[in-house]
Amino acid sequence: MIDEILEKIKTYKRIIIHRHIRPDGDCIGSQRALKEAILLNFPDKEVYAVGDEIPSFIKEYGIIDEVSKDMYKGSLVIVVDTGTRVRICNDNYALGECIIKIDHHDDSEDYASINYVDPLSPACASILVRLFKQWHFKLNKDIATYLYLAITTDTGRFRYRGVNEEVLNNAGYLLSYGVDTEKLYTSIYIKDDVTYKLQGYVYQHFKKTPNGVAYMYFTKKMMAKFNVTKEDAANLVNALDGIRGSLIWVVFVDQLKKHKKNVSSKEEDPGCEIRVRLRSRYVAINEVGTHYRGGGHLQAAGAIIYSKKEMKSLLQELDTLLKTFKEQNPMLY
Ligand SMILES: [Mn+2]
Repeated sequence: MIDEILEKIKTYKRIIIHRHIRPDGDCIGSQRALKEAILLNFPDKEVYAVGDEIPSFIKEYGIIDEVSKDMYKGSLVIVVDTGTRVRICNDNYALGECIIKIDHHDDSEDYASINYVDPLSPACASILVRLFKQWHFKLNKDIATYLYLAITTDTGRFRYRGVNEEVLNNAGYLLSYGVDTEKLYTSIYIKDDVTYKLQGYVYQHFKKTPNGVAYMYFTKKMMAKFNVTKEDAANLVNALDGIRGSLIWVVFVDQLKKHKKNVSSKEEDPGCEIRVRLRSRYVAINEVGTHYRGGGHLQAAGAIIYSKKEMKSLLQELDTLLKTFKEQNPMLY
């Protein structure tokens, strides 16, 4: 299948790369690296990266190309880091003549003609390094930096389960191109002081369900008071990652969208939208995400809810899950 993907890249003159909605570091880095690597190795190709807004912490590494619908005719589309159809940013991907998917999600669905999926890889970018090595692609410092950024962010700086020999070998291979890790970490990990003030608030005020699911709800009011963006707040999910007994942790973030008039239920009103970020150690939580318009990885997933009632039932499900897990694995927490 790896050779088949290269054959397609060689065959098509125009290649359009898609990513997922609400892009993260792996997504942005993989997409940009694939674009630049194809251009470096096949300079006569036209390669585009499609998607909407890029979060500020990785803005300088991402790119948004303008691509009209007509341009998809006779083109190759490659979708990176995107498990399911609904997560693909921009429906135009379906207009491509041939569609390839390169991904590492657990709840993956086959939406392409070639689906190269490795759920054991902790970052999509590590799969790309595997492909680039096998294809004997030339790389350069910039491409290596995009890939290193992607692997670093999706593995929590090489900390999450799934980091294996291949990933560390790939990371080492990328460093051989001269990636400036100090510069990279400065741009992706330095936070404004307001975010730390809010983080302090989180430590003072996070809540726990009876069996230990730690959670925090970032309301519109709270974010305004601390003067942080919803992305800053969402990223604080990691602040709850080291609490003994809390093997599952969650943040809820008001999405600050405009209310729509005349809607019959809250679910249709974007003004009520609350983003959920679910994280865990040992316990698989992606299944619960799928019950609330989401999904993702076994231990890192997302969801969307529209009311306090849904928040309550989601927490209830997680609490039950954690209770069962603790009963079956008393040694693990
Ligand atoms: Mn990823």
